[in-house]
Amino acid sequence: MSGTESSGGGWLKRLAAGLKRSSSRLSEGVSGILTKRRLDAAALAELEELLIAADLGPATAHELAQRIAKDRFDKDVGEREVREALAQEIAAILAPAARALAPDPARKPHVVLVVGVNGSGKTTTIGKLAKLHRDEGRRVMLVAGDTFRAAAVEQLKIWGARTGAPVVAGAPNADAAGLAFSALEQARRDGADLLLIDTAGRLHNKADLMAQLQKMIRVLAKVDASAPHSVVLVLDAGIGQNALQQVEAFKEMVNVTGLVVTKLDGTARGGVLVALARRFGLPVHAIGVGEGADDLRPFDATQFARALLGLAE
Ligand SMILES: Nc1nc2c(ncn2[C@@H]2O[C@H](COP(=O)(O)OP(=O)(O)O)[C@@H](O)[C@H]2O)c(=O)[nH]1
Ligand SMILES: [Mg+2]
Repeated sequence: MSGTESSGGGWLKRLAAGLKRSSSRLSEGVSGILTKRRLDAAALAELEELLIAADLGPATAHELAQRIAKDRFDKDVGEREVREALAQEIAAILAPAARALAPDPARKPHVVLVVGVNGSGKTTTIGKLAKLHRDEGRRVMLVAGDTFRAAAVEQLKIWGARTGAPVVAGAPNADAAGLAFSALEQARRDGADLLLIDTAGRLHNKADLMAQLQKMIRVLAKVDASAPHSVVLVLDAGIGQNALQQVEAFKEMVNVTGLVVTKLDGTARGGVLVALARRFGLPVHAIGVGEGADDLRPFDATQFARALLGLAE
């Protein structure tokens, strides 16, 4: 499925609006640097600083500034030209990461374990993914694996009702691994295409969380040796460069196969996606730009890069 097919004009507007804080910072920054000035060494240094401040990471910022300088150094260049060039370079960095979560039709179901710290947007992302895949005609089942927070179970049930996806939930404080096990058995019986499993974002400590996630994975493999087929880490864009450490921390616990970046609408730190794509080479399956069911879409490199530079209209 192409990016344009999956994203009508409505989504482009949402994306542009969602990235407004990030794009304003970058556009205004670029204008400020280039107004009545050549692209000299000082301007380039400022451009690099601007990109660092926008959370693209120092290595990417340096590389981008160098690329922009090529053929343009000491020349009069317009701010629009520089934004266009930046968008192109950024799209090229992001392109390999733009891979949607594509359920394997041979799996009945394709099992997705959704992990991430509390508040990163796991439960909401599961709800939005349920909507996306239900709209594509898949049978989706949800598992309320964050059994420590009663509110999380309720929240998932609301998403289930909204999207027409059955929700498997246990008693409060039920064993999450046992729940995942019986949910996978049920999903198989029911012929579900996609099983989305919510998890706790925090237990007493990191070792407990790791033990819990690893137990869920072991137990799922007892039902289907190849499960889970995806382990998706949900990151809140608002934490900026700390997202890189969160990926490292979760990679130590589980085999993260892809990322979803949420809350791009609430932050000026959307550039962190570029740093993430470059550092880890993990797929970025989708991005979230709001709390509604339609505020998550597969990640499209060019769309995102242009929106980030305020060029999405
Ligand atoms: N603005 C905005 N809010 C979001 C987004 N994704 C999640 N949220 C909100 O962030 C809060 C935490 O999300 P939740 O899914 O409960 O996180 P969890 O603890 O990881 O399950 C909730 O209030 C969500 O509505 C997003 O893309 N944009
Ligand atoms: Mg939750």
